[in-house]
Amino acid sequence: MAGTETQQDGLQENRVFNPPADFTAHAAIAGMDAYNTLCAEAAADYEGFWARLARETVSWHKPFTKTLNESEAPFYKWFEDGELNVSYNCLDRNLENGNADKTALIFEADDGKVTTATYRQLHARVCQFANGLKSRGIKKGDRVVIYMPMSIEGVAAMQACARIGATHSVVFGGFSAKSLQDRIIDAGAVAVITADEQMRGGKPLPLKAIVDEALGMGGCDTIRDVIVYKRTGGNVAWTEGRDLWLHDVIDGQADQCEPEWVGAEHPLFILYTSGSTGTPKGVQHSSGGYLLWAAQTMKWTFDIKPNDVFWCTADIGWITGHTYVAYGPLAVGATQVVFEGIPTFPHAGRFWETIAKHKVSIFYTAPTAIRSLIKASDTDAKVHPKNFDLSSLRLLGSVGEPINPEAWMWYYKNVGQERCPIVDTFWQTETGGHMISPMPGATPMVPGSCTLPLPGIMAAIVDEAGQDVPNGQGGILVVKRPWPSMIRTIWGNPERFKSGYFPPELGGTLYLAGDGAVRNKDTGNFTITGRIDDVLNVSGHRMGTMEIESALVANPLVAEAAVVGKPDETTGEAICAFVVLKRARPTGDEAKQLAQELRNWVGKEIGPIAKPKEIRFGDNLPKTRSGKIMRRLLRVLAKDEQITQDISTLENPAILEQLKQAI
Ligand code: 6R9
Repeated sequence: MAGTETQQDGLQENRVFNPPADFTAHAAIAGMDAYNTLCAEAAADYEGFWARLARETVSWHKPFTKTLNESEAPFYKWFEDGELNVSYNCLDRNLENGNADKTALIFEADDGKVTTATYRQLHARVCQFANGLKSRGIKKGDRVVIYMPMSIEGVAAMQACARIGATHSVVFGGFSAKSLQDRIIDAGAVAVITADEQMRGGKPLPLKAIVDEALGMGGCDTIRDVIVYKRTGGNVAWTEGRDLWLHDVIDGQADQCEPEWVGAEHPLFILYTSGSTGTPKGVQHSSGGYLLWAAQTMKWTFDIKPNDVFWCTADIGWITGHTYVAYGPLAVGATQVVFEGIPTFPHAGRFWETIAKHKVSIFYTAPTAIRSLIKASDTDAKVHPKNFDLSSLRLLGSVGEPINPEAWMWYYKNVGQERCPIVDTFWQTETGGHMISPMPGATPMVPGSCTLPLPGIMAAIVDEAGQDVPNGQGGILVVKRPWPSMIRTIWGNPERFKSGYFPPELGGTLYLAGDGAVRNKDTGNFTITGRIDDVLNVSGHRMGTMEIESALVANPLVAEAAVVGKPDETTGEAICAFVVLKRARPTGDEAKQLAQELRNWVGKEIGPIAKPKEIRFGDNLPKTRSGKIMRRLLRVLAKDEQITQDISTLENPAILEQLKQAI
């Protein structure tokens, strides 16, 4: 392999891997000509292209006659007079087309126990669940918060909401009571569906107790019911009149439930994600356009075939778990693995063992997991993928953050055995589904590059005035035309949606992804260079620096805090916080102890994923004369590099020496 330096930035990467001929021979998009034909179709008749896909891919209760309504841009409407039900598309349609007895879900529990559900069984369970929700008075348009572990019930909860037209908001089980409370209040949810506990790495972790704590904090007055799935049987406190066991709500309900037909624009879900300002935003998605792209990308990016066993390792608490666990695979009648556990339990070969166990053919995970498993197999040869039978694999995927070329090569050689294409899929909570990715039977792959936009996705790179930049020159990643699965608004905050995603500086019509990117001079391939806003990406999880700063400042000991990212070999980026206390700057053991206290505090305020890896204390922060914190200097300090930038505007240069010192 060439020098690490050139591989790191991905820009000078010139290894190219063509899709294997036998893959292309059977691929949905077979070769670059087929890809180019689809792109040309979209360019020639944009609406016609999407209308064709929407008619072919989605089952409509009432067909749409209008494809795209741009009259209130950027509040775009797709297929607006069409009616459908997402759960009908994912379940009933499979009963009608011969998939009734096909396995829909293979649930692999933390302890390795396996439970499966066929499409017929899942349909019956979702119908009972939906009837149970209805029996509690939950109806179309209500918001339901789902705080569940990875489970068949978690997927069924989402599908049941979709079936009755309730808008779900899944909150990742790793978020704290405070984060949960914020989301319940913002969404105005009428019910929370949760579990007693979740299992992670052999240990039970509370869920119901955190719901109790969140509701106990006040303000969640819209909540009527807390519905609890018994996962472990662990002890839980009970509030009579509010808390209900899931089995009591759904057992005995009819296993048929007429779907609630909704308009294509009906909000299927809200999913909170971090932005550059303090509070997370509720990204609102549609029903019709979202489902279309969830299913279409299963066909194009994952080349899904009837005999595939698909496994996306993402939790349902993230967008990847929405589109590629709860909806996409079911919409195309696939068999998929739903995994409760973690990649390192009971050993770091768990992923490979599970692939062999269930004969997984398409495997989709995050670079951070790959990097940690590379490390693990370097120290413990037993967990190296070569010890497991991975012959069932035919396609690999990556998502969540840039994949560094070394990790790509390792994945390609050791997991895919140089036989499986890798789809490095760039997309976001806001985009609903894949945006830029190789088509596995067509696109020549380049390690570290997400290559080319999917057909119909008008991605481009512009400068700060919104003008196109030539290939080879870095800039701001935008999308020039609306697409069906895009975010519709920020729940309760249309202004923030408009100004944040369609900023006037760029002309007001370009969708701003928030990432920097560059296109290769010769191939036009995109490489994502990272966020251009104050959003960090830690292990593929989006974290707002302001959000973490607000959490730190909420601690009574803290006067001021600034958070920056620092490159991390395993997690991509790590959180580094610079903190000024209200008391004298601590040193030695006191500093160590306070840093730990603050880390736990952030864990409580937001969730363990937001705990800073490093905390440094100063008497002050580096500021300009006008009082602005100079974050670019903090970024250099966090990396333990020498400051070579101009610091003439810095008011208090002496502070830099202090902040150089890690605890
Ligand atoms: C799906 C998801 C979105 C942010 C995005 C970007 C980063 C995701 C990537 C990638 C480079 C990829 N990102 N996939 N960067 N290459 N293949 O992760 O959604 O949690 O909203 O994060 O993640 O920075 O803007 P979300």
